[in-house]
Amino acid sequence: MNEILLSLTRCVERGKVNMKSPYPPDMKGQEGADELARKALDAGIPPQDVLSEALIVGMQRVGVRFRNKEIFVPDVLMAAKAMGAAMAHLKPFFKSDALKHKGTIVMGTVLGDLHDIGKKLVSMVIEGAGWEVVDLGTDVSPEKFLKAVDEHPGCVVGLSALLTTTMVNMEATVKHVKAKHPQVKVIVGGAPVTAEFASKIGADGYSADPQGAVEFLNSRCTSN
Ligand code: B1M
Repeated sequence: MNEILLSLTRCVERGKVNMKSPYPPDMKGQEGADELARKALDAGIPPQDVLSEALIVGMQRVGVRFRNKEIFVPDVLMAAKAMGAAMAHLKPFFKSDALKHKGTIVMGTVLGDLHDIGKKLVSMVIEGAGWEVVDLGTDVSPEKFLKAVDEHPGCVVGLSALLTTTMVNMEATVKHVKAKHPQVKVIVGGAPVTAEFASKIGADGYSADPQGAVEFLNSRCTSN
């Protein structure tokens, strides 16, 4: 495995944002996720590899250590910050140069849920595939989703949830939007979400990853 990617994985896992960051103390003065992501891209490593072989691997490790109570919320926040610093370098590579948008997707993390890294990643890749993304952020109520659908006729809706406790709000959002706009297609995703759950709550699509979301949009939500 490439040395730069290994170090980048470690920076996400340890929450080392950039060289200036004093956290964690044992990595003071070392390069962080910010510098290493830039270095990886400058070395010609494909952005997709930087994402899947370093950033996502680092964050998965954070998840395991958090579950095992080896680290705590502030550590996870620093990891999220490090991941964000690295993602900023990847964003331009996922931008589409397609002149015409294929359509619009209103994206958000459902009510009660503050996790946004996965949603941002999915949004970035969808944008890169030629779709306009209206990102409503996190903790988005069913009413706010509906308002955005009213404002963007013909849009698709993308919902993300990371907590088992907020999956009910995913269902409430699908129902709220479909009650007024039954034709609007809704795709759902996020770690606890499954295809079975998606179909149970009346969503039109489910994806475990960004690429699946793009495939759903391109195959089910365009007229050409
Ligand atoms: Co939270 N957290 N967290 N957390 N956190 C999890 C989700 C957890 C599994 C950790 C654990 O216990 N191992 C656990 C949930 C347990 C459960 O519900 N069963 C948990 C918990 C408990 C909590 C708190 C309750 C902790 C507390 O306060 N005691 C709290 C809840 C706050 C709230 O939301 N109300 C909380 C808080 C936080 C932080 C704020 C510290 C931080 C979030 C920072 C941020 O997002 N800006 C955080 C983080 C970072 C995590 C973990 C470690 C990582 C999540 C992540 O970003 N993964 C997570 C453990 C884990 O998942 N390993 C955990 C990387 C990201 C790329 O993956 O989001 O799954 P993911 O997205 C993927 C796919 O799911 C998919 O594509 C993405 C890219 O591959 N996808 C879609 C996502 N959305 C999609 C939409 C689509 C299609 C695909 O179509 C529309």
